[in-house]
Amino acid sequence: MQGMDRRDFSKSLTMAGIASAIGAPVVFAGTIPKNYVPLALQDPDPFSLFAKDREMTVLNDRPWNIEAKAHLLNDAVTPNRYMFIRNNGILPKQIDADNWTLTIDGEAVERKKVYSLAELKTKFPQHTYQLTLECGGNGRSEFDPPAKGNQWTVGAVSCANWTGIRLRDLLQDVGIKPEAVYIGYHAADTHLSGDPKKEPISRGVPISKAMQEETLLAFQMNGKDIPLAHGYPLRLVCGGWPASASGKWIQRISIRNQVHDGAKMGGASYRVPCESVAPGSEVTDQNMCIIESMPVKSLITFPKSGALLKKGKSLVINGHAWAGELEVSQVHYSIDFGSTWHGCTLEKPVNRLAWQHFRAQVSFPKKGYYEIWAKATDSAGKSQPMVLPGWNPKGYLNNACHRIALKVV
Ligand SMILES: Nc1nc2c(c(=O)[nH]1)N[C@H]1C(S)=C(S)[C@@H](COP(=O)(O)O)O[C@H]1N2
Ligand SMILES: [Mo]
Repeated sequence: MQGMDRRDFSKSLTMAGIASAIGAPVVFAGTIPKNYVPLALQDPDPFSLFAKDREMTVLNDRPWNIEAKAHLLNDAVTPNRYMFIRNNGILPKQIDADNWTLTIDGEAVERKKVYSLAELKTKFPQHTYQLTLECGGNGRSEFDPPAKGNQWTVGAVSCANWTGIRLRDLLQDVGIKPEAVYIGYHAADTHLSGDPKKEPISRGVPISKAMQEETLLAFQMNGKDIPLAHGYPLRLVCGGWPASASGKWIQRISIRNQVHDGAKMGGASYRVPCESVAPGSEVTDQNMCIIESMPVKSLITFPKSGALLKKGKSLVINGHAWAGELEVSQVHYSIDFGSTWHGCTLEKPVNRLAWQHFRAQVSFPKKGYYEIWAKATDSAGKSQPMVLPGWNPKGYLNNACHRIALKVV
């Protein structure tokens, strides 16, 4: 990841330095314009920097925010190249995994402790779960009045295999006092302002979520070290909750005797009006509630929107559905703008908090333009709304039905 430092680094280079950095003599070195950075030393593009597919959409480069498109998420288990990146600050520059430590502290810890990464990996049993992580702001681009922030469309969701230890085992090792109510994470990324006293984000979850068997402190993603952008060498994974609860680059976890009050826990951050309000309303602080389990949602990942189909052929559509802490019980599709709905085949999740796969064979009566809409229903009987759900100041929790366009020719 030296790539990220190349811009600063090349400024201070002499000609001899440039040649040694490139690994070859620069034949026409004498005619390089002043302050020109040779291409070989320029910042790599984000796709090569983070090993992302070139069809991914870059929403912001400071901090880096990159999302997938629906059809890129067709895999049952999301590979790194299609996994969205959501950063609130600047990625940690140098990671020394050999000397990485995790501190557990806070008002409600029995015995404050510092663990090395090696200790975490050897002292506690390891578990692997497939866990759905969706940014609370996924779908924000549809809100009206618009909400500030990254204009996520549908691609800020992933479901990878995460391997690590249960946070529960660690909390039991240090001991939790009866007054414990929340955990809060602290990480190694830095604030955009450069102020070392400010954290870009420091969120957490109630003790009950921290104690769930699927809540992991992970060191592997899809069977390999976690990629740097996704939290190497240690990240929290709290599946089914807004992914902001899943802290990356974790250095410290505090066991709190109150709701954690770190950066982006208060105000309008990852909070929505407790009761629905008219679009554009002012909402007082006491009437804002922290987002917990994410709402039911689905995504058609095949075919790609805009597909052409030969008349007389039927089409098998497929995708994923997820419902926060709950299971998805049904998925339906419509080809007539929601006036009639038909059932899809729906698989069980491979484990709790993993997304589920659906498919359906669809036939079209004649040539022309169609839309396919998908609608999932959770185990409590709640379905996705067909259009934008309740407005909130920051544009969270848009779980409206996903729609793709298609022509039969
Ligand atoms: N340390 C740290 N953890 C973080 C963030 C961050 O900016 N810094 N962003 C959070 C948010 S808002 C989301 S949606 C997820 C995104 O995870 P990903 O980039 O691995 O997809 O990470 C969460 N964990
Ligand atoms: Mo997020």
